[in-house]
Amino acid sequence: MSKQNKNLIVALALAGVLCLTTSRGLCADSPLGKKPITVGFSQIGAESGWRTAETQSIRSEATKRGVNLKFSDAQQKQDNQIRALGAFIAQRVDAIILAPVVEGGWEPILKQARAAKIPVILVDRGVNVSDDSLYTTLIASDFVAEGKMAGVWLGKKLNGKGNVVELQGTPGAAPAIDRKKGFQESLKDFPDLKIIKSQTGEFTRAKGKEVMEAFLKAAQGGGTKIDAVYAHNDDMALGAIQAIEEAGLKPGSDLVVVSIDGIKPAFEAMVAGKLNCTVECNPLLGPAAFDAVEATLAGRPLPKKTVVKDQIFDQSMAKEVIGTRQY
Ligand code: GYE
Repeated sequence: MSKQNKNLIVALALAGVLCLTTSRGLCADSPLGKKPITVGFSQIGAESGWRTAETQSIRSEATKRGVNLKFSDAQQKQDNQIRALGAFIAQRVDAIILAPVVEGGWEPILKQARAAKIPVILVDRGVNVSDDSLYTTLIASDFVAEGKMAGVWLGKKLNGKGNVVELQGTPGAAPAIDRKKGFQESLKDFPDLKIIKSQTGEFTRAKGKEVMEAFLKAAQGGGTKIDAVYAHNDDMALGAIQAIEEAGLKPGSDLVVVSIDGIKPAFEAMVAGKLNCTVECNPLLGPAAFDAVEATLAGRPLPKKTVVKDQIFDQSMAKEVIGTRQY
């Protein structure tokens, strides 16, 4: 055998061993042995600390498992996500992971993925489709429950009475719709706790600050006094905190601030006494997402939905747990 041929055989054998040892089974058969699978991930953008943590979790889990990951950042635009999915289908990826920016408008592209027999794993946000066989599984938190937890906490904190302004997430996004709904449901037990204003802050710090500035200006110009802020995510709450301080008020005491996500900067704000409470929403979805990819490619059945467990934290716990926060 020529030296060149020997080298080729050694290289092929090594590729097979590497694939077996790094991938926990995430390899497809090919004429040359095993080859790593390719997964397309359509991410919404980088609007919040939560989202950055989710991206990081999916990227690092792909690396850990030897998956060839095609990453696409949609910059908050559904059109970009639909285009990315179209490209993944054309490239014949083995599976798609989708974090959908809004709930509606997915049926045509999901039908294309199904026709191409490419499984679609939804992470973090759900979609609104008439036929749920259009996706394989959804891994997400219960956003209605998160909104309820925030509302119950605030109702107790304010002894059931007060004026709340709400900073909503991206219009049409599952967490914006459901966190609003859950909070509103909790108000049934607190009839004197009222949402006096509600506007989108698009899940960003900058927009959260801008909207809060306008709310405060109206209140300080003779409008209804604001007792509390309910923000659909921590980034908007952190922006609101800045606006409150710049208006000469104390966040955390003059105004109670409650939000959702549980990112590290929120814990820092709680330790500093500026944020009162956050409901954790776990973004570390990489391991569960690739477990689902692996299961479906192996033909194992999956539940239609896996609910990620959430927990509430307030200032009284912040100091103790801040050191253990992973994102
Ligand atoms: O709460 C927010 C993000 O979809 C659950 O999106 C996610 C939300 C998260 O931008 O910070």
